[in-house]
Amino acid sequence: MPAIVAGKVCKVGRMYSRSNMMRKRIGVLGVLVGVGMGLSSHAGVAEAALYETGFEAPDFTLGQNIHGIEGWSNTANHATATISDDAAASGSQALKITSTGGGSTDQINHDVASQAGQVLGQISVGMRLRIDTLTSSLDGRDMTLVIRGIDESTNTDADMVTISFKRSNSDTVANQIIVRNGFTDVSVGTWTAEQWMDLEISLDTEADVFNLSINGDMAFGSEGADFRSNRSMADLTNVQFRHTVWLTSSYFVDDYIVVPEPASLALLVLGGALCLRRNRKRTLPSQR
Ligand SMILES: [Ca+2]
Repeated sequence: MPAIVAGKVCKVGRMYSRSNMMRKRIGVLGVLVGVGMGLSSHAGVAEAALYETGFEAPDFTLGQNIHGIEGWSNTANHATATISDDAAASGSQALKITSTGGGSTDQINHDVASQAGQVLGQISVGMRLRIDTLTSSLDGRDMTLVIRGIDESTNTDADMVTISFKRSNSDTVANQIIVRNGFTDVSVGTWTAEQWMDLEISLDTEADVFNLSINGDMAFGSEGADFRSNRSMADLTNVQFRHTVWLTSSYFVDDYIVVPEPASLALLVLGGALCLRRNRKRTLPSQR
């Protein structure tokens, strides 16, 4: 039942512009959850975004390097991350990231924890992403959207979710979107140059599962997917955009948002599975 309901909500969601979508989703979901979806005990009260930006003025100015602004940092040797009006999903500006390639892995980082405080339990990270170019003379190159958190077994920062966008030229997996489910890479679709994608990653750091919505379509079924390397994770810490070595890229990020549960369509789909897994985990305290 949750998947069916989520499908209906997706149709409703598409009727709204992105700028209004998040808040209206929260309203729709509040009603749905309220009528008894049987989700976790956390469900029921919609909350405001923990962090949200459309990269517009006055918070961001045209041409600005985002390094050091609102938790954003650029530790890349070969990439720039600036506010641009070359393309925008909302308003007139977006974050434009370009990489000229080079012999190191570059990354643009958003320290979510510094902006949103402790981020626990069920969380949704949403954004619109538009890739114009990802090219390399070498196979296997990609830009990877990474969500990081605290690995409970080591109490250190680790990759929780990795979504890789493969290069666009002559690669056997060109233009594919590859997501790691536990220890397994799964192809969940393809990206098209110069088209905005609506991405929403819903996470549950108690059940240690996630799901990904691409333009409203869920990448995984009601069971969701396991965190990378089957890790048990606590707080969400960072969102990163990583470029493998020798990748030339140009892409845009807009309407970036971090929302606590249950303000996510994906969570509706996950709900049933999460309850089951949570109960299962309770019988295996050694896994916590
Ligand atoms: Ca914008």
